[in-house]
This record gives sequence, C-alpha cells and structure tokens, in this order.
Amino acid sequence: MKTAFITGVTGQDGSYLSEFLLEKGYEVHGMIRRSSVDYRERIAHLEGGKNFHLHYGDMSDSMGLVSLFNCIRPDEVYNLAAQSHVQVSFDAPEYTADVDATGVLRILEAVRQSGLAKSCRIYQASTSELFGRVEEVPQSETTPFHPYSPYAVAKQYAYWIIKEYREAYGMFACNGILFNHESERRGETFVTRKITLAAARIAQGKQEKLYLGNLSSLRDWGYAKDYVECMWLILQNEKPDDFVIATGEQHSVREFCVLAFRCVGIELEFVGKGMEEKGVDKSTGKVLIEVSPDFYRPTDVVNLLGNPAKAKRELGWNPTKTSFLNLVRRMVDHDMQKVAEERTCW
Ligand code: G4F
Repeated sequence: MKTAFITGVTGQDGSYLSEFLLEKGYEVHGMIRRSSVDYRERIAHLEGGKNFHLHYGDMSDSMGLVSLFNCIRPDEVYNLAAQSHVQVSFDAPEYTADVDATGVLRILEAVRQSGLAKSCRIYQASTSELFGRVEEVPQSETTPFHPYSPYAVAKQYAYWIIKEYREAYGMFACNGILFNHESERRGETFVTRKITLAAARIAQGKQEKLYLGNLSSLRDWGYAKDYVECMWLILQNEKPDDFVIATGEQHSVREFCVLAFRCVGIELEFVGKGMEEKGVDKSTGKVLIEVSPDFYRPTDVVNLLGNPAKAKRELGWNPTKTSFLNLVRRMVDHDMQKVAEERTCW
C-alpha cells in the first residue's frame, strides 16, 4: 500500500485528490491548520476512514514539517497548501510569500532531512498565473513566465526551487502548471462560484444583485475533479517533469455569467461599457449584475489559455472529459440545491 501526504487537504483539490487516492488503495495523510472555525466541510465524509489520517501542521513551521515527514514517511507528497487567492495576495504579500514560496522550500528540505530524497515523489501545485501578463497565446511548458501579482511571484519561486532540487539532488520533484479548475467545492470568493451562487440566490429571490470586477477577463476553466487525476499521473510518470494542465478552451467572465444565469432560467444581456457595464434580465429589464471597483486588481491577468498537448501525449490525460457547459451546469445545479436549503434571514 502506497502512502500519500497532502498539504492543503481541506481545499477543493485536496478533497478530490484524497477521494481519488483512497479509491486507488493509498493510505492518505493530510495536513490541516488549527483554526477556531470549522473548515473541514469538504473532507468531513472521509474522516474516521481506516486509511485517512489528519495531522496538524503549518507551511510556516519547518520543524513541524520535518517531524510529519519523519512520522508519515510518504511515497508521494502533493503540496497543495497555499494562500491561493490572487486578489488577497495584494493585501497580504508577505504572508503569501512565506506560505507559497518559502513553504515549498520547507517541504523540500523536510523531505531531504527525513532521508526521503531518493524515495519520495513530490508534486507542486504550480499555476497558470505564472504566465501572467502573457507573452504568447496559448501558453505551454515553453512559454516565458511574466508573473503579475504577489501570488504569482511567490509561485514562481516555488516553481524554480522544485526544478532546482530536482537538478541538484536528483529528487523526483514536479510542477503541475494548472490552469483555473472549478467545481461545486470551489471557494465562494473565486469568480465562478461567486457567480453560480449568486445566480441561484437571485433565481430564488434571495439576492438582488451581483457585483463583479473585470468582466472581460479570459480564462481556461476546467473541472477540478478531472485535474486531480493529472496530479497523480504526473507522479506516476517515468521521469520527473513539468506539465501544463488545461482544457485548451477559453471563455470570459461575462460568458460564464450568461451561461450560469441561463441554467437558472434567466436570459442575460450586457449593456454599457467599462465600469458602467451592466447585466440585465432580458425579460424584465432588471439590472442583476453591476461592476464594482472593489473587485479590480492592481494588475490583472486577462488572457489565459493553456495548451495541454504534452499532458495528453505523455500522460495520456484527457483534458475535455467534462465540457465547459457541463461544468457550469454542475456548479449551478449544486448551488440551486444548496440555496434552496439555506434559511432566509431578512
Ligand atoms: O476566480 P479568480 O479569483 O481566479 P484567478 O485569479 O484566476 O486564480 C485562481 O486560478 C489560478 C490558476 O489556476 C490559481 F493559481 C489561483 O490560486 C486561483 O485558484 O479570478 C478569475 C478572473 C480574474 O481575472 C478576476 O479579475 O475573474 C476576474 N474577476 C472579475 N470579477 C473576479 C471578479 N474575480 C473574483 N475573485 N471576484 C470577482 O468579483
């Protein structure tokens, strides 16, 4: 039985990856942070399972990491822990650098100091944000990086330190350069989930309006559950390497809104430009979406489109298992149900 260690186990990807690895017969260990609020909702159904174990730890605590590696002695580590919100990284740049950049160095050193450098395979959650102010479209493994936020700059350090330890110490350390991946488990402040929840609440008369930032931003959105399979495939490969994981299809935030609202029976039309642009219900003329400067970033990444050819060719991964339409539908259906069960507090 193989042993996997997942940092960031309580997140969207951590929960799907845990389910995936447990199904493959792994013993799964996850690292969680102490918090006064309960944030284990996504893994609650796994807790108490024979092969699923949780440990307290933190990406900023190197001694804690070393003792976890000494105790778990994993065959594979999936480093998914991060301050993962790009906009928040402008407000908390130092914390973001500590967790997202230095934290990765701490993981690598913990592996080495526990004597696991030759046996433990390491997956690092790299990101399409590395391409930032893009230098070519679509982006592949050979596209130059141009990080465009404190988050992306921290992730660039992480990307290179993974490569450095691979080359310097022969470690099986890999970067999965994942483009945006969403699901019904996505955090509620990321744009897709914010939209699907708002569409559900507006359709059920529980919200008046949705305020968004840059509607023209373009993303390559995939389904998170499909992407965790690729994390695993990267670590099963013959040699350690870096891969772009994307669908190869691009949509704007505006298009996401139109589709999500269509799924709840509302036909939207966008009128006006820039900060004055509004999403209007075609049948009633009611304004349902407005633009707010609060959701604009000092520098925004606006043209992400990945080329998954290498992952398809070398890992046999299918990037279009879940279509964009099915992804949106799945998220909206989930949120319609969730909102219907919410108590209304007026
Ligand atoms: O949903 P987002 O916040 O995701 P973003 O910034 O692309 O980052 C996510 O994907 C990355 C790639 O996988 C990860 F590395 C990262 O950790 C995270 O998971 O924003 C998407 C786009 C942006 O251009 C943003 O400006 O949507 C635009 N947007 C427009 N209105 C908004 C909003 N984003 C958010 N969060 N909230 C809005 O109201």
